[in-house]
Amino acid sequence: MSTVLFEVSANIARITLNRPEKLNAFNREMAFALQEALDKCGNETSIHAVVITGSGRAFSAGQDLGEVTGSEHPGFGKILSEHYNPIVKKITSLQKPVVAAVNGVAAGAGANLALCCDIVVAAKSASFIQAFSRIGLIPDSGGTFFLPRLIGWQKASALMMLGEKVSAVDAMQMGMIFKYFDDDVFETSVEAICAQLASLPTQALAYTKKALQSSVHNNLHDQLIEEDELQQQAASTAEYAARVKAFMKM
Ligand code: LHQ
Repeated sequence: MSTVLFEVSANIARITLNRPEKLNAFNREMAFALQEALDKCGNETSIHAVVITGSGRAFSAGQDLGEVTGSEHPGFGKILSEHYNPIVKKITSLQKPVVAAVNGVAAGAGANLALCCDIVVAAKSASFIQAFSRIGLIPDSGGTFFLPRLIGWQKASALMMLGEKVSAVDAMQMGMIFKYFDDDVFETSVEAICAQLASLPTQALAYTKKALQSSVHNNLHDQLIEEDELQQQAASTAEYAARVKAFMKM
């Protein structure tokens, strides 16, 4: 059985982490399969939005600890540089919106891969755990970059050091995620968000993603220049011309 399921429908790519018996923990095969799926999303122009979710009761329990304790494990350096870091880079550089649909527990690298997505939504029963300190590791997969920026240094520091489980409700209240949905409407709510994203001008969303990312390192002066440049590019697209024309006719 494939460790990652990939399907495209109505301009939306659905990527499902698929090792449910291990709570979708990442082994080398699954990490490479996710990278391959993300590459397809980048290459295929008919894909306008991407959603990543998990099969079964978890989103992902992070690194498969069996793989790092076994005799043939690839080594920690390789795991980060070949598995997780490329995934974070592929998600953040994809010129399309990526939604993390966190259907259940997201722990360790599983949590941090969700947090690097453009929109993070969760089922009410889902949870987030910075599980690293519990086993004597540090948060990776971009967690030390994204989490303090999302919820502030103090909360990030406490969650990363204590390894406390955060409910989807608390995650939304602290700004870690966009929204949670009751479990019975989670799937349909995710579909609605993805359908809306897919119907919007993909290029403008890509420029928005780029501007937000630049704001992390730019000062106001440089950020205003960046907005100016990206807005001019957005304004030169056929999508803008068609949409503004349609609006003015209303
Ligand atoms: C698992 C796992 C798992 C294998 C559940 N691996 N089997 C980067 C660089 C290099 C190396 C290391 O890591 C990293 C990044 C990281 O992600 S480090 C953090 C790794 N993840 C964790 O430490 C989380 C470990 N898992 C848990 O704490 C719990 O399983 C959670 C809180 C996620 C869920 O708890 P429960 O709902 O009570 O489920 P469970 O513990 O009973 O797990 C169900 C099964 O899944 C069980 O197998 P079994 O055969 O007994 O049914 C677990 O062994 C297996 N599983 N996580 N990461």
